[in-house]
Amino acid sequence: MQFLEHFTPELVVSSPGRINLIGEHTDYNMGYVLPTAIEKNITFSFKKNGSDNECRVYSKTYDTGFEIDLNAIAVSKVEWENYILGVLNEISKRTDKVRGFDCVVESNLPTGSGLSSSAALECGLAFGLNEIFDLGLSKIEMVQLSQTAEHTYVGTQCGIMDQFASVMSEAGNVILLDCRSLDYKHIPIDLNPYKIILLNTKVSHNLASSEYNTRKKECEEGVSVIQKKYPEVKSLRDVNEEMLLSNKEGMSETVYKRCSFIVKENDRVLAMVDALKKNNLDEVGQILYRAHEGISKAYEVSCPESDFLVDFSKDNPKVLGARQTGGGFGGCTLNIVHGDAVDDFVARAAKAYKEKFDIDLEAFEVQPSGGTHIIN
Ligand code: GAF
Repeated sequence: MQFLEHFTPELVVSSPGRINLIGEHTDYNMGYVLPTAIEKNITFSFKKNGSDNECRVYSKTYDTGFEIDLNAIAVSKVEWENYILGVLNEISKRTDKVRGFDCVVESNLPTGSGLSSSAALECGLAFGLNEIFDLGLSKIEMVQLSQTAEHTYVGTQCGIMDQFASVMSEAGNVILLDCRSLDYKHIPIDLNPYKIILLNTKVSHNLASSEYNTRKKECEEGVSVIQKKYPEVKSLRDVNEEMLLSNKEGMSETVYKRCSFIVKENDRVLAMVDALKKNNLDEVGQILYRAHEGISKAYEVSCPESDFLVDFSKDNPKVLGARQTGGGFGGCTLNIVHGDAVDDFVARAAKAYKEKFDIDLEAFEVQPSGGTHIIN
C-alpha cells in the first residue's frame, strides 16, 4: 500500500492475547472466568492522515491491507477485515469524532490458537482510535463495543471474557471476572517453581464458530426448562447441581450434559481462586484435568489433537495439570509444568504429537501480563 512509503506513526499500541486459567464458556452464561493477558500481542501503529473519511489498514504479518470509507462501513467478505470494520461501526454509533487514519498491524499471536487474536485486534483498534481522536471512551466501553462488533460483523455470539482480559489485565495476576455484574478482582498468581507452558496443536477445526453459537443456544434451552420450576433463574450462573438434576427429565441428554458442564465449570473458577490463594498447586493442576474432562466429554468442544496432548501430559509426574484453553476445537493446551522439566516435556510431547498427527508442535511459556497499552 502506498501510504507505507512515508509512514511515521504518531502512536503505537500493544494489544495482547489471553489465556484463560479456568472458566470456559461460562462468560455467556453470566458466570465467572479467570483469564489473563499474555505477552504475545498485536501491535498497532497509527497516524491521522488528514482526510475526513479515508482510512487504510495494512497487516504486516499477512502482507495485505484494505481501504475503508468511514461513510460507507459495511461487512466485508474477508474475515479479518470484519474485526476492524465492526469496531469502526460500533464507534461510529457512539461518536462522530473519528477521521481518516492509516494503521499498520503486526501480530506475533498465532491465529486460531485459542489465544484470542480476535479480541486483540478489536480492542487494539478501539484503544488506539480513542487515543488519537480523543474519543473519551472508557476501558469498559471499549471492551463492550469490541464484543458487540464481533457479534454483528463476525457473527460469533461471544461472551465478554476475551475483550475484558485483553484490555483490563495486570501483570502477575489473573482476573476474576463476574460476567453478569462485570465486577472484577485481580488475583495474584505465583506458580513457582512451575511454569505455564502452552502447546499449540496448530489445528483450528472450522466448526468452532458454528458450534460455539450452538452451545450458547443449548445452554439457553436448558435455562428455559429450569425456569419452569425456578422462575428466578436468569442464566446457568443461577443454577446449582441439585436444581439441574431436578430438571433432568425435562431436557434432552445433550442439553443436560452442556448445562452440567457449565454449572461445574463455574464452581471450578471459585475453587481455582481458593487453590491459588492457598498456594495449593496440586489442586490447581487437578482442577485443570477435571475441566478438560468436561470440555471433552460433556461440552464436546475438544478435538483428538487437544485430547491427545492432555492425556500425554498425565504420564509425566512433573506436570501438575493440563487442559485445552479458549473456545475449543483445537488451539492450545495449557500445562502447568515444573521449571526443571519443561524442555524434556516439550521434546517428548513434540515427538509423540508428530508421530501421531504428523504436525510440528509449537510450545512456549507464557506470563500473566498487562492489558492493552501505549508503547510509543
Ligand atoms: C471464545 C469466546 F470469544 C469467549 O467469549 C469465551 O466464551 C471462550 O470462547 C470460551 O470460554 O474465546
